Amino acid sequence: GENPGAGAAVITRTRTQTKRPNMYRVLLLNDDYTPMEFVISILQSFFNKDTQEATQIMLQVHHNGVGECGVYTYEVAETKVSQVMDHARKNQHPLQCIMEKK
Ligand code: TYC
Repeated sequence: GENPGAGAAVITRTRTQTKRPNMYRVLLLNDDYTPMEFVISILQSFFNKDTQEATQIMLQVHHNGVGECGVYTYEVAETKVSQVMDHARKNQHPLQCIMEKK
């Protein structure tokens, strides 16, 4: 009988770290109740923004409904979202933080 695998060569290529990870945007959503100062403090504490950049991002969210806090790998983005949501919930603010694939 015929053996379809017989004589077939298998070539395995080895590449040196060319695959980039998927990246995720972390976004803040606007609401009518969360104080502006609280949002600024979140951007400073969890996203390492200075006062000026944090204020700009907060105002962008306030006016446009959504704004970008940063771009991270999946695990880091997930951790940021959890930290922000926990902090907002503890302080009884309705602030929403989400992630989306870039
Ligand atoms: N809109 C809020 C206010 O007027 C401020 C705010 C900004 C809330 C950004 C959430 O992600 C947010 N107090």
